[in-house]
Amino acid sequence: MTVTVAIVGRPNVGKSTLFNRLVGRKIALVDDTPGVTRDRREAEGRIADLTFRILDTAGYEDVTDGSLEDRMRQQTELAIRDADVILFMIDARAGVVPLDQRFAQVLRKAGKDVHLVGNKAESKSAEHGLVEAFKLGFGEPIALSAEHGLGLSELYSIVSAAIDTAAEKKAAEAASDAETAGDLDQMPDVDVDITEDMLEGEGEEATLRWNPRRYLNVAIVGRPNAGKSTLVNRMVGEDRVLVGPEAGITRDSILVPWEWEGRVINLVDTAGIRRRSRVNEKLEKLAVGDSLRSIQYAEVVVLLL
Ligand SMILES: Nc1nc2c(ncn2[C@@H]2O[C@H](COP(=O)(O)OP(=O)(O)OP(=O)(O)O)[C@@H](O)[C@H]2O)c(=O)[nH]1
Ligand SMILES: [Mg+2]
Repeated sequence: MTVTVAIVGRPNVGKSTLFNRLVGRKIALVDDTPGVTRDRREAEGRIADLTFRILDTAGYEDVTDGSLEDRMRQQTELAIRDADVILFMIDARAGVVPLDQRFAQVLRKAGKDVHLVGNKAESKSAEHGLVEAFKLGFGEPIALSAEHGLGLSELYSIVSAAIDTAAEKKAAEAASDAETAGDLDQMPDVDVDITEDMLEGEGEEATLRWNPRRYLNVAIVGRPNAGKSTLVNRMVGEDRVLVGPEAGITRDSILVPWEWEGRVINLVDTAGIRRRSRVNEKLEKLAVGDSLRSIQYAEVVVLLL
């Protein structure tokens, strides 16, 4: 049984740093500039023996004006809807700022299992912020240091409890499904070759394992503004990655599973690459580095002109 955990919070609090730590690889871009992450990103997270689906999100900004930040906020809200557990991260050294309070209101309305996380708590200067965090109304914050790996045992308890709850819920649903099992006879048969290594658990309990590495990776690359993200959205039939007239929207390479004729293919949307001499901004360099890595890991590369 797996659950989905989303890391949310205002820009620059350390969401991507925690995401990378839980995934065990530095796959999300991290930098001390606010607003680095733009698209929500998912991967398999792990704490000790627990595995779960983890979502990194863009820093939350309280705007509804159609701007890039507004579209990032909408993506964050989609991640919140999708998640079983929300880790609401603040920067404990900075204490509670108005944007944290505004976001807290949004999260309260979401009616989800929200846990407050005070990051950057490795130093003494975080103590005041952790006390102040109570006023956000989500109980005692978890003192965490994503960079130094402190506080992970508390995250373990939270995820473990969520997995138990999900398993109980599934058992209850299975019991009620059994009552309506007759309806299942009317479902069409679907022919999919499922091999043993695609399964998690044993016998009748086995479920499909979620592992993006197992599928064909198709990287979509090209110059900035060539329409890579638009193509990915069109293929999957939803606004999965951010698009728009602004140059260089995509930062992290984002893997988007796509089903085609019964097969799952991972489309990888990437940041636009242009002449090296023109790339001098630090964030663009990081993003292009990620695009180049995606090319390396892809089995197929689509160059969009
Ligand atoms: N001292 C300290 N710094 C941290 C910690 N976690 C993250 N940072 C730093 O905080 C900065 C922001 O980290 P990110 O992980 O990029 O933050 P983010 O919340 O994903 O930021 P956006 O994507 O811009 O919203 C980076 O310089 C990190 O190195 C921590 O536990 N302690
Ligand atoms: Mg980030």
